[in-house]
Amino acid sequence: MKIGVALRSCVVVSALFAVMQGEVSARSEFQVFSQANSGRGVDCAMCHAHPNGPEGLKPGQIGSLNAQELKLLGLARTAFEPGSSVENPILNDFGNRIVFELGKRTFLELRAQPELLGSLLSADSDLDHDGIPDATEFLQGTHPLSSQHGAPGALFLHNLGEQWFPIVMLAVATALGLYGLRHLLIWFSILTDQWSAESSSSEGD
Ligand SMILES: [Ca+2]
Repeated sequence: MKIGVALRSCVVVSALFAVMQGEVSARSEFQVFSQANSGRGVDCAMCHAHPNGPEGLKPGQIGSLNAQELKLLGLARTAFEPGSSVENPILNDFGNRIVFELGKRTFLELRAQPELLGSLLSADSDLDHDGIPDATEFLQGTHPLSSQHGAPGALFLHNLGEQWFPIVMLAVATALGLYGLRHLLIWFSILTDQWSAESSSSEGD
């Protein structure tokens, strides 16, 4: 019991020390680059669990973590090599994906060259399945975990590719409907002419 309390206290102190050193908040170089590169507003939610970043008492921030989450945070901070399966509770799936692909060591080194992050991430990873790779979303300043957030042209082409069959069926149904309506109007016109002719003929008799 005492060991558990001591471990938790150690992790809490360690986490707070990291914040005091600016280790966590200093990673905003990536946010700054993404925003400058794309011209879009980019907040901490691109990589973090909370849009205001890791510092604070709100859900997803360090001050709100329980003992188990603090333990995960401590483990994540040691994931220096690529391929380390981490579940850092203050990061979202994209943030954890970055650490998994690059390792914390490379990630920290990239703080000096945040523009390289996009080229180092896997081009195959698309966490929100919107057809735009995570790396591209980072460069374009869109959210890699929101399928509704992306370059409009790319999202349109992706959705067109996903929904082409119902779109074609709708177009065919619309064309057939217009074709039928046109011939129905023609038929009514012919019928009206016939009635008019018969009416005139009856009046002549
Ligand atoms: Ca995507």
